[in-house]
Amino acid sequence: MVLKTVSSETADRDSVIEFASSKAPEVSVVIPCLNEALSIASCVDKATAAFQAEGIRGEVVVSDNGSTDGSVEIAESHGARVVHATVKGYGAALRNGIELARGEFIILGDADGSHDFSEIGRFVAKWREGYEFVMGNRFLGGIKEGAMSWHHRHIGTPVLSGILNLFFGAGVGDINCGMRGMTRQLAAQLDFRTNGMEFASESLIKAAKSGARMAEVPITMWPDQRNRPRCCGFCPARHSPEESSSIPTRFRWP
Ligand SMILES: Nc1nc2c(ncn2[C@@H]2O[C@H](COP(=O)(O)OP(=O)(O)OP(=O)(O)O)[C@@H](O)[C@H]2O)c(=O)[nH]1
Ligand SMILES: [Mg+2]
Repeated sequence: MVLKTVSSETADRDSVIEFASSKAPEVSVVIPCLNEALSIASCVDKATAAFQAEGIRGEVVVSDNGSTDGSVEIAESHGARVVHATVKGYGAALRNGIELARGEFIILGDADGSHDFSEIGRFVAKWREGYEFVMGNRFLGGIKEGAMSWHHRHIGTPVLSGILNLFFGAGVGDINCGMRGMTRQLAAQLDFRTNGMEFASESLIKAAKSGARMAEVPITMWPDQRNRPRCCGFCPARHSPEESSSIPTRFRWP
């Protein structure tokens, strides 16, 4: 009889654990990836550690874009769910990852080591306060030496941020920051269409125009961990035809 009680308690506990782990994640971290073998492991590890530290039921989705350097295997071995984007481009990779994410709140961030996924709790906190679109702000959080060129830091991003705020009332200080969060519901409603870097502007402009509740949080920008030269912005290996033919919207001004 005692044994039976113990085993039924164990069974109950097991089924609770099973239920908890089978529950959909509340947060998805979506990381677009194209040949980032040097940095993808630490991105996944930092996001996972942040989930644990902050009590977030989360998943890491790496949206790979045809990597040939082992990024996929590395991401999987660190516990990420890897999904495969068939269309080339930063926006295409993100749209694919967003579509396949299961969390109610989705946080986007780069795989090259420039974003610090241990900071995702700040985004989640704003979402829990009721915000639907949360932008990272590198100027508020800190830009490490060598992470951003002088002209992007002092001219490009501030000027573009001013223009976008003027026309669309976005009310954010760093429009090109790739680390940002949005509810899955809002993302579906905004129906993103772009495949290239212009996704950064498209998503922000559409969110602002939709009247979504928007907030920003400070984030740190680190120099990327790549051992290849910075991309020119137009090479066909990394950029979609739309990007290359759309010069005004091409830049995300890293
Ligand atoms: N450019 C590009 N990036 C992709 C693609 N697919 C996934 N990504 C990822 O998107 C993120 C941002 O791309 P980056 O090339 O770093 O863009 P950036 O930061 O504006 O430019 P950099 O100064 O070269 O770092 C990285 O994590 C890439 O691995 C793609 O097809 N093209
Ligand atoms: Mg980068």
